[in-house]
Amino acid sequence: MEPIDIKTVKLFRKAIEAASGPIALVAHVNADGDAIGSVLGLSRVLRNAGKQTVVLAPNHFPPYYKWIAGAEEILIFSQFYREVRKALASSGMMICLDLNSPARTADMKELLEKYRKSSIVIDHHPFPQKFTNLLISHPECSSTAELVFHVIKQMGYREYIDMEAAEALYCGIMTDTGSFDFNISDPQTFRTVSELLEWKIDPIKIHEKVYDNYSADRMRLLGYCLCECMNILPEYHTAVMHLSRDIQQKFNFLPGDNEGFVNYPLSIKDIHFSVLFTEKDDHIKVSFRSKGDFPTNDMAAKYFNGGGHKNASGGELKVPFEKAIELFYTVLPDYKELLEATRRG
Ligand SMILES: [Mn+2]
Repeated sequence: MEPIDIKTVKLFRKAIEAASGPIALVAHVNADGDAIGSVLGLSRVLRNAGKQTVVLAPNHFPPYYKWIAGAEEILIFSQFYREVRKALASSGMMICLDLNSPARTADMKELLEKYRKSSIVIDHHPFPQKFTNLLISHPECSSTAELVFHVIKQMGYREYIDMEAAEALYCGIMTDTGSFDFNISDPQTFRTVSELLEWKIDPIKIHEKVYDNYSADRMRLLGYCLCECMNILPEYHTAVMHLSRDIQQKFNFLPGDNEGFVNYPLSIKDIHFSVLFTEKDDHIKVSFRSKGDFPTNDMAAKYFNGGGHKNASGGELKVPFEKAIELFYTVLPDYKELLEATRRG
């Protein structure tokens, strides 16, 4: 990992200490383990340092992150928008984690854009937008949680980390690396993990809580999806999966049930690029994953109103389900050469 700018870290610490009012920590829409682990881990550390905090998320997050300390206190904008509005208005500082543009908070976007007190983004997605006073952006870092850990240490707040904070940060690193399957070429990541274990956290238990906690319906849906809804395009080294509302209903779909589906086709030999289309109430969600050097975020940004990392990105369209899939098949040939030249990581 590149060194973190010391000046920025010093200014961040100063801002925290000068904040008049609770410090608001904000996660992105459809928060994942890294977003939840980062906001709750840092919030816990700040509380241990004697600060007041409030944790905000645009919408509900999957139930298998509810065991993380502080999860029950997260204020959900889609449900409690007045409270979230008030919390931001009375806060003394805003910390945005695992997101780098207001749009990543969906309907909270305006609140972030209008925020006038001191603010910071700590994040690892490429192409950060400037909307806060301070920015700590490290796209080369495995996860925001890992970055947060280094920032905490550089601030001189290491002593405020406890087991619960270490668990939250570990969860962020574990989920954003697919359980240490990708984004793990930097030895620093393993040093971070080994250091987190010093707080006596139980990695086996954490893994179980996140990954061995699905419903039977979700497992059957996955089986159905792989069997009936996966199209393999060998000439493009690509797999396309689609999950329509009809199929979701058949398996009593709950939010988060399709989490991780898009990763499965990448374990097929010679498949470098995997795509999942999920039909939502009012839009189509598109998820991209790749192995090696194929940049999924290029297609996500160009055609699907999205973006993200090279190997993991996504977007959404407000068109009929079939149209979204059709668009993908139309633009895929433009990437044929790139897909053929792709070396797996
Ligand atoms: Mn992340």
